[in-house]
Amino acid sequence: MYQRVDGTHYQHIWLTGDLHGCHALLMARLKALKFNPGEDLLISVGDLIDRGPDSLKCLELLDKRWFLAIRGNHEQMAIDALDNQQLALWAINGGEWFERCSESQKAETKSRLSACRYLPLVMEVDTLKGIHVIAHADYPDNHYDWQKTLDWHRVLWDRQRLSNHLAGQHAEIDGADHFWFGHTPLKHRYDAGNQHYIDTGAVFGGELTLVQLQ
Ligand SMILES: [Mn+2]
Repeated sequence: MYQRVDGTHYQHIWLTGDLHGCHALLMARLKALKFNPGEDLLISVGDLIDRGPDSLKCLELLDKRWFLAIRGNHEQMAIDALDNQQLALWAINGGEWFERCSESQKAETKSRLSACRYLPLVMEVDTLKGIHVIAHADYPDNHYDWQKTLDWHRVLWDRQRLSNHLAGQHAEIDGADHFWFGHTPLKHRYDAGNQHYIDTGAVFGGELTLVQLQ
């Protein structure tokens, strides 16, 4: 469930908000940022797929040595839908693109989504300037520990902590320097202490937020 990244292996490390199939937009942003695939790393906060123009191309990023991702609730929904042969719930939540795929694209999608079972739910990135923890929706605990058992459903789905923040009720998480989340589309990125929410709704016409961790 956890993956640890040693930042010293990379020159620059970037984190991207929810992609939801916005592959061309990501590529344009990386070009503008002078991202160097030979030396830099890009990490996704999850939700590579659904709703947007090119989910399969976003899944194909997982083959790149310069790209890492944690699992989002959309990857989990797709995995569950294919496991249970029940595509309807996934389809109404942005997964309808799968039905429009050709047979060969469906086969490729299935095998790539199957590989998403091995994506971590929590990623720790150790840099010289601090420890970053990335999870899709929440780290549902007030203290971070490597390999701590969590309510994994809440890691993928829970919006309570963000709702509390927006209502002025701020709860700290200690045990790492920064915590990064996606999942809830916001007009602008939201920061509360060491907690950062970076889904700015690229697939709905908002910005694609990229953050430099190193
Ligand atoms: Mn999500």
